[in-house]
Amino acid sequence: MNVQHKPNDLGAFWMPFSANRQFKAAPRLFVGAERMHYITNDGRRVLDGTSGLWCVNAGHCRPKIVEAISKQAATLDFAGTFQMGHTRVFEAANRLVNLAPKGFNHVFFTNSGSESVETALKMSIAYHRAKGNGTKVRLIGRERGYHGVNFGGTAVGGIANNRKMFGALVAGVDHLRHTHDLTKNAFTKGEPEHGVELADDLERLVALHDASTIAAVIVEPVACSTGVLIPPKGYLKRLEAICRKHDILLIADEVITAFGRLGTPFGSDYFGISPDIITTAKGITNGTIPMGAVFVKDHLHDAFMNGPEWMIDFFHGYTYSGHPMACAATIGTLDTYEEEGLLTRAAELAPYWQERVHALKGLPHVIDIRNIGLIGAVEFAPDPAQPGKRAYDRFVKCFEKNLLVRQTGDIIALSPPLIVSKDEIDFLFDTFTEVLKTAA
Ligand code: PXG
Repeated sequence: MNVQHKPNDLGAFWMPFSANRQFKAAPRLFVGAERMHYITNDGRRVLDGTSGLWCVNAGHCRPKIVEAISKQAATLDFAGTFQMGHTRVFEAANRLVNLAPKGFNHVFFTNSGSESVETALKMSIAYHRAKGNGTKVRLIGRERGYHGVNFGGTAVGGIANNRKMFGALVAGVDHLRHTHDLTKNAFTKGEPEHGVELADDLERLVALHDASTIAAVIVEPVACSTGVLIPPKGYLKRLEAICRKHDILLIADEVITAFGRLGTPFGSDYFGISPDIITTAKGITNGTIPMGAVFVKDHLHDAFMNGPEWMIDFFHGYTYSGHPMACAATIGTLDTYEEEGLLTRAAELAPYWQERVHALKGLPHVIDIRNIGLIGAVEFAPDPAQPGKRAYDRFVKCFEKNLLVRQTGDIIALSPPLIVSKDEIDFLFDTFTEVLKTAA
């Protein structure tokens, strides 16, 4: 017989990416949310400095989205999309491709960023095979990249803690060097000056493996999860050019950078690149219902449309690909973004945001500050005996002072919903400054 749990026992839920024992000894719990704030179980209003987990771009509990989801739940709760369809999924797909960078005329639905990444990786290998290039099977990621937690995404990802427990992962994967260089680029505002040549690392991998074996390169335009690593000026364009030269697909993992985070609808717009595949999730539904989407260009999509018409063209998909509720949430979300001009609002806020984040220079233990769009990050000198502890302690102190920030290693990332006001930016940085001044 199972042990009887107390009604509010915290043990049953094994929390993801969490120090479970530490959390459960001193839990931090939310019971509500509204626009820029969370409400805690002890009645405090906490400013959301992280857009949930980089997903609540329009702020919390927005009426258009709530209404769209509620209506959908009462009208068509579920319909599959394997050999069947429903009208909402086509509507959502059309709305999305209208917003996407030029040439992205097709969208494949998933339920998360991790699933979008797996879909894109499988699509890349299958694409080359469909074109008669069946030897192009290798996948190239980048050190310090984060592409979710499924096997493919973990393999192309570049985070030792995420990889080391899980065996050999996926065969045929290699990694570019990361672009983070504090010796040359510390305290840069926006894109760093130094490091464009790091894109040539792809040539090294081509020389090692031969282009005839490489299917795709996947990178995040800004590597947010490992502490906001901003690409050096010209880096992404050079990477794109090398991909083109060798017929290697470029996958931009825009799970965070899509939907306005940088001040343009997509990160690819911001950096002026035109990848072959764009993976998204998070902001696509403002975080309300799990949803992901893989955007592809015609040439990629059309390569799969060559067999007999009665045959399935891509043997891949999820029960909940294009779930009606998620599609309704997407439509309500895009309506909200459009009506409030949110996909470009970060560009208006960016200069003030940059000024406030860089004013943290000189506070104890701060060794770097970086920013782009409505994203900021502060890196602390690690305490050698307890790496990560310094940033974690500051995260907890911020929470006690009604500010939610996101800690990763000895870095704190800041990225509020795109509806944030100047006063709220001031509250965020005033609180953060106070914490940085007083923390041990
Ligand atoms: N790709 C990228 C670029 C991501 O940032 C994923 C894939 C995976 O998405 P899902 O939906 O499967 O989690 C992500 C997710 C953080 C943080 O605090 C970042 C993510 C998730 C949770 C926390 O940096 N990114």
